[in-house]
Amino acid sequence: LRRNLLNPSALPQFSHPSILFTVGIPSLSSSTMSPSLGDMEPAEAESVYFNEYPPPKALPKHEALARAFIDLHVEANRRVVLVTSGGTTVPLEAQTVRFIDNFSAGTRGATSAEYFLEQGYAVIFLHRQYSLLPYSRHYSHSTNCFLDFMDEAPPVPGAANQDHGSIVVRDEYQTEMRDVLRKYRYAKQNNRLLLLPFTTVAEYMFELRSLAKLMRPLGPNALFYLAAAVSDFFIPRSRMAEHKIQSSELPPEYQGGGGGGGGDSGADSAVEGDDEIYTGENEAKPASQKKLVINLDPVPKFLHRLVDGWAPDGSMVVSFKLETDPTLLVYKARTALQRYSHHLVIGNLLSTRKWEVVFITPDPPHERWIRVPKARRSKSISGVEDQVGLAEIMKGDKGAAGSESQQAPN
Ligand code: 9Z3
Repeated sequence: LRRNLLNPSALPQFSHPSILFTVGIPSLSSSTMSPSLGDMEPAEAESVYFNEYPPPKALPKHEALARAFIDLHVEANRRVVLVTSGGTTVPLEAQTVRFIDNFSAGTRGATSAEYFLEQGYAVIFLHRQYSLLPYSRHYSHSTNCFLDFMDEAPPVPGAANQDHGSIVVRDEYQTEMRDVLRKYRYAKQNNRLLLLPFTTVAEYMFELRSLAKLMRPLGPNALFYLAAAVSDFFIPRSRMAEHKIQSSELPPEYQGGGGGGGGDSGADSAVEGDDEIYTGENEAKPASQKKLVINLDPVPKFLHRLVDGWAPDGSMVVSFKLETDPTLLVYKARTALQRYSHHLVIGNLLSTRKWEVVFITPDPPHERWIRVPKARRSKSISGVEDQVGLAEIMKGDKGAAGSESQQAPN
């Protein structure tokens, strides 16, 4: 055991491992580490976290784009919203083959961005790469492939090439697509929409921090609308395996390359031989039945730093809270609002997120449910589901969703 802790490459290598997360439970190796980020003050956790990673390669380019975008809208005295959208990943290896993902297709973020644009906002759309985007979301991804909206028109009589006609949008989609196209063109031509992608939780953190600071000249014209599904746990860079974690035993001459898990220090490996924690359970088992144990640290509470440090004075911060257990949702959303003292937490359950959300506010009524009536839950012509979006915030007490109540869902 001791030998394994000091030399991660000597850890048993397993075939077909089941991945077991020991979230929040200090293992033998983590107890030898520096204190967890979760135990630090937010400002200290921030500096430790950001010092551990090199900034994402794209950050300087994104900052330059954002600076120019923000300057333009400061000049025009226009409101700017930073919409975050999609899920962040947590890589298990520095040269990443495997990663843990957070659920989010990007529907909430992309839909809300469209509503913000319609309301005259300029939108910085910080999104998970390849997740849904404003406007194109109507015609992308597998459920509504853009090719299904196209047809080939008959050749024009007398045209030189009689082998084929032009590609056109099918009749039944013309009206809706024209409408989407016009809005998309308007946003593009008037510089109202800036698309910035991220993949990992570290990239997300760096981008969020930089963008919030760059938005300072906007003051109260800045809004933060945090719909991205952000990982709560991660593997610190210092404990991350450099190479692909191996699943079968390597001959001795190939061991020692760091592929079995563990960063520079070795003793602080995030990936451990199962027998360190499950001694006894594994001892009699063949290698093929052993497990891979991954030890994750809490991600620092970035919302604290956003509200208290990064964001401009007078700006508004809206966060989302995602739960699966209905009995926890309101409690967790209220706790988040109290903890971070921002303006609004929008709570939603994974299973009903498209039809109902709860607004938790510091002022009365404190809790307000907004629901899309059953009749409106049908799909639109392009197959994109309607959902509770920004319209509800914009339209105030009446609620554009058409139905609301103060009670929790049954
Ligand atoms: C949300 O709750 C979003 O509404 C969804 C949207 C991810 C459910 P889709 O993209 O789904 O439409 O498929 N986002 C969760 C935001 C989040 O992770 N919040 C953190 C938390 O819950 C705090 S900011 O702890």
